[in-house]
Amino acid sequence: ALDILCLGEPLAELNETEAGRFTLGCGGDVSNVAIAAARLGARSGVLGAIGDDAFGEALTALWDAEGVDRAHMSVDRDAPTGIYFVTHGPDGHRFSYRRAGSAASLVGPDRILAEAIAATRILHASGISQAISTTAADGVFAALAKARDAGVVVSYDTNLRLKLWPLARARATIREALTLTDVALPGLDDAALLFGVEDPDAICDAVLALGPKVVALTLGAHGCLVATPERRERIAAHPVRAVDATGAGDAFDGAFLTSYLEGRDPFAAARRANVSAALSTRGYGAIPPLPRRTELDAEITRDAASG
Ligand code: KDG
Repeated sequence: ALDILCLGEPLAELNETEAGRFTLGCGGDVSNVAIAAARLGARSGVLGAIGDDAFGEALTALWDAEGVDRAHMSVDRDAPTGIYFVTHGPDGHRFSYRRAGSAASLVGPDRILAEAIAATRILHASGISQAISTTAADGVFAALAKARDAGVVVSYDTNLRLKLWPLARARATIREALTLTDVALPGLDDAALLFGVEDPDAICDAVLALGPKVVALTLGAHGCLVATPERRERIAAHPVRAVDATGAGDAFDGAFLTSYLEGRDPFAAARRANVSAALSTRGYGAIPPLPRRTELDAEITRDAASG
């Protein structure tokens, strides 16, 4: 059995780490979450599809090296692994996608097995998992329903990517998904667009009203606001010199979910997640800078010692 099963699209990453030079790596938000969690000691797995190509092989090698379960990752002969490019400018990073018709976009409800969903403690999916095609959107809804039936905790990151779908459809789909979610992991910019309010407390109210029991709203350089129906707490960001924020939200999610499963309350889980997210911005790419447990613990200890 797994702790966290992550449903969505793994991607090859081409990151412009030097002007005109692209470094091949791996990304895809939910795969990033699975790896972030595995590095912190959780038993995580990925559910979805990749192509029978060099990019799929790179992802497979990475999951194996990181100890991420891929029993539910299919390898398609007829559709490719999706790709994204990361470029960097004065306003931060920018993503460009080559993923239409990818293997993951063809994973619909018929490929979501109840046994796979029932054999994990948390099912994690995202707005990106649903944005890539209507088939995939339906596949996620089927998985969330099966998780509900099996008493599996549902975690959902809004991860709004307007290059992938129009806001009106994103709004309707993500709000519906949140009605099936236990742990909601929205980002401030996403949530402002999805709910039409900018105040973090008002956003938490809007998310809680849809049904989640926990909301961890990430506020970028301002840390996060964690809310349950009973209590809320603002947690300051962990100071860091950021190089590339690609995957910082995923580092947050992986650490939050791992800590939560270890029995911490959502506020304590978010404090660890904040530090994990900060550390994940210290190098290029979604994966290389993701902290391992010893590194995260050392940083938290250092932080506590420096007051
Ligand atoms: O959170 C980082 C992801 O956004 C990145 O790895 C690429 O999955 C990706 C996407 O669809 O943007």
